[in-house]
Amino acid sequence: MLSKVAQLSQSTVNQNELLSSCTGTPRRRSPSSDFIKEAKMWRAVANVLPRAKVPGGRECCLPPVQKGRSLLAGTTWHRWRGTALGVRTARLLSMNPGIQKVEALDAGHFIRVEWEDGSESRYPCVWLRDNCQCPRCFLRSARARKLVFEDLDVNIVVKEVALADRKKISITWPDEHASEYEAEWLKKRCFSEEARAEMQEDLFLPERQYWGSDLQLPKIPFEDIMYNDESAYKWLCTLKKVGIVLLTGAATRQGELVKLGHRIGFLRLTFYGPTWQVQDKADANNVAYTTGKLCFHTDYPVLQHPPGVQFLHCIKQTAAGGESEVVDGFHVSSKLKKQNLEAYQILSSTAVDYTDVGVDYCDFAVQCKQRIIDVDSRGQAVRINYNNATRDTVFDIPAEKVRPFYAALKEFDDLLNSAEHKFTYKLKPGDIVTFDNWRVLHGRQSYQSGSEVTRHLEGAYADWDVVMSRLRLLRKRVLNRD
Ligand code: OGA
Ligand code: NM2
Ligand code: ZN
Ligand code: ZN
Repeated sequence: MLSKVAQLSQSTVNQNELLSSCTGTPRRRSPSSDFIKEAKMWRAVANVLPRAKVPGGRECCLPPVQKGRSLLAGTTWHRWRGTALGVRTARLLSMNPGIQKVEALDAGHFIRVEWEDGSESRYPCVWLRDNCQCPRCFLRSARARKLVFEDLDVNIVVKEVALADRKKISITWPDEHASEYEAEWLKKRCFSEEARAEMQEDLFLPERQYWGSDLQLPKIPFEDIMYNDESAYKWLCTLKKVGIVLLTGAATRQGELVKLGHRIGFLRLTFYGPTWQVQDKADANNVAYTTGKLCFHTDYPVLQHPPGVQFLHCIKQTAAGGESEVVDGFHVSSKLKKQNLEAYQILSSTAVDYTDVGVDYCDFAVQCKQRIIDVDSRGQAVRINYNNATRDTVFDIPAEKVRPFYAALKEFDDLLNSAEHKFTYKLKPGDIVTFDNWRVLHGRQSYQSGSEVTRHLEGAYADWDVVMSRLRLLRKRVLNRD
C-alpha cells in the first residue's frame, strides 16, 4: 500500500483532500461563502509558485520579494527569508553527493566515507547496524525501527564494506546480515559538529530575533494563513523566530480559533475549556475574567507543561483602556543575566509553587512547581513561567532565601516593565494575536466595568509540538522538499 503522502502526491484532487482533512478547511459554511472559500482553497492548491534560484543552486518555490507588498509588510521578512525558509540548510539537505571511497577503520568499529568533493564522514558501526534500513530491521510504513535493542551487539564490527555504486554503500555483518545505506541518507546523518548543527537547525529552527519597544509587529491576514500554505508557513516561521504574529481580518464572532486549531492540527484543552472567553464575569474564577489590569505574565505556569502557543481573538474591544502589552522574555532574561548573574541564577534555580483551584470546564485543584526562568544546559532561557496571580502563598524554600528571591524577581519584573523592552498596542475586533507563551509575557491595561460586556476576547492554546509539526509539513510542501 502506498503511504498517505505518496498517495496524496498523485493528484491534485488528493492534495485537496489533504488540505481539507488536515489543515482546517471549514466544513459547514453558508452557500455563498462556501463557494468563495472553495475557490480560494482550489487556488491555494493549484498555486504554482514561481521558481527562484537560491544560493547553492537549489530551486525553491518562493515568489520574489515584491517591492511595496511583502506579506509581512514592515517586518523583517526579507531578513529571515534567507535562513528560516530553508535556504541555508537546503545546502546540506539538497546536496546529492557521490561517494569516492569507503573503508573500515579502527578494527571494524568505524566506517569512513570519502565524498566526491574530498570531504569525509565517519560512522560508528554500532550506529550503522542499529539503523539498518532493511525490511527486517525497519518498518517503512511507520518509518520506525523494528530492530529490538536486545538484538543489537553494541560491540559489533563490520565484516565487509563495499561501494555498491557512487550512491550507495553495502555492509555485511559477522552474522551475514546485509545492510545498504544511501549516500544522501548518510550525508544528512554525518557526525561532524557542523553537519549535526545544520541538521538540528533544520529540525528545530532555534534562531531567535530579540526585540523590545521597537518591535514591528508582524501582521498577516487571517484568510491568507487559512487558505495559502506559503502564508501559513511564513506565519509559523515568524511565530517561532520572533515569538509573536498578528493575524488580521478574522470574523468578529466566536469560533475562529477552532478553525485556526484545525489549520494547525488541534488545540490544547485545559481546565478553562477548549477555547475560553476573556470578559468581565461575576465571581471570576481567574483575574483575567475581570476588568482589572493584568501585569506581565505567561499563561498557565501552574501546569507541568504550560501551553507553548497562545491565541487571543478580539471579538469586541472597549473604547477606553484594555490595551495590550507584550515583552520578549528571552531578551529580557539575557539582559538580566548580564546585569545581575546572581538574580538570574536565583530565578533559574528556585522552584516556585503555583496554585489554581476552581471550577470551569470541570472542577480543578492544580498545584505545580516551576522555575521563573527555565534554562537549557548552556544556561540560555528556554521557557518563562511567571504569573504573579497564580503564584502560591505556599512557598517551599528556607526563610532566609525568601528576600533574596523577591529581590531577584523585582529586578526581572522591573526589566520586563521598562519602556525599552515593552511594546504596547490595542487589539481591534477581528484581530487574532498569536504568540509564544513560553517566551512572550503579555498583559493588558484595565478598563471600565459596566452593566454590559464592552470587551470580549476568545482565547485558546496549542502545544509547540503540534505547531512545529505543522510548520515542518508546510515547509516540505512549500519548498517542494522530499
Ligand atoms: C488572559 C490574558 C489578555 C487581555 O486572559 O490570560 O492575558 O487582553 N488576557 O485580556
Ligand atoms: N485563562 C485565561 O495562568 C493563568 O491563570 C492564565 C488562563 C483563564 C485561561 C489565565
Ligand atoms: Zn537489517
Ligand atoms: Zn494571559
